[in-house]
Parts: sequence; C-alpha cells; structure tokens
Amino acid sequence: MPVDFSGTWNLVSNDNFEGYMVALGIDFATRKLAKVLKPQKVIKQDGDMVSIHTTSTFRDYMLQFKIGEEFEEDNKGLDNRKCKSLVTWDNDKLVCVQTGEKKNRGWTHWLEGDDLHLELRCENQVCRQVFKRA
Ligand code: ECB
Repeated sequence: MPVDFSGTWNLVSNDNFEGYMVALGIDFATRKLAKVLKPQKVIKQDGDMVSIHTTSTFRDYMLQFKIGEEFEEDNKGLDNRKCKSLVTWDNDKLVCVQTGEKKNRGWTHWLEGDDLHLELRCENQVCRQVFKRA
C-alpha cells in the first residue's frame, strides 16, 4: 500500500466535468443538475481492499474492489453501462481501467500536498477533480 487515501474528502474544483458527461452520453437535464454538485468522497483502504463512496444531494455511488482483481462494475445512477474494471498501483497513483463499450474509460487518484486528485477519462475527454479533507 504505497499511499493511504482513506478519509472524507470534499470537492473543491471540477474541470471539464461537462465534457466527461457528454462523452458518457448523459442527457442535458441530468448534466445541468450534476454539474452544480459538490460531491463528497469517503474512502476506506484496508490493505488491498478499497471502498469509495461518492455522495451528493442528487445521487450516490458506491464502489468496492480489491486492488489487482478485475470486477464487474455497473455504474448504476451514473451512465448505467456495465464494464470490467481493474484497479492497480502505478507508483503512488491508483489507476482504474474500465473496459467496455466506451473507449479509453478509466480514472486515476493521487495525492498532491494535502489534496486528493481524481482524473476521470472517457474517450477523448478528461475531467480533473480536486478534493480537500473535510
Ligand atoms: C455520485 C455523485 C455524482 C452524481 C452525478 C449524477 C449524474 C451524472 C451521471 C454520470 C456522470 C459520471 C460520473 C459522475 C462523477 C462522479 C461519480 C463517481 C466517479 C467515479 O468513478 O469515481 C471513482 C473514483 O473515485 C469511484 O467510483
């Protein structure tokens, strides 16, 4: 476990979330609601077991996985597409590859100073989110 992301984190910036949602085919009305959200993440890391709970006033999303073990992800309440997801370490970055209908889909988490960074990728779009400890 190179880094421990455990904690409660609040979104402070969200660059190109719109482009990421368009790439995922999220409809206009949902994007309007989603882009004003300030989601919170609760991350629990216990060895190779990780849970990431993203909560907001509109929708919540819960992900639990074992690092290095591929699993089926349903993306329920997001774009609802199923994919095969695999999370691995790339040095001190936690990298998820989401294989499915959408090309180049995945995300990366890392720490920079006191901040938690998240890059969300889909096709040719990259959304960059920054979180601070609650
Ligand atoms: C759950 C809070 C955001 C709800 C947005 C609602 C509708 C928009 C539909 C799809 C947009 C796609 C993603 C939403 C952005 C963040 C949710 C979790 C993103 C993610 O994959 O986080 C990973 C890494 O922390 C863990 O699931």
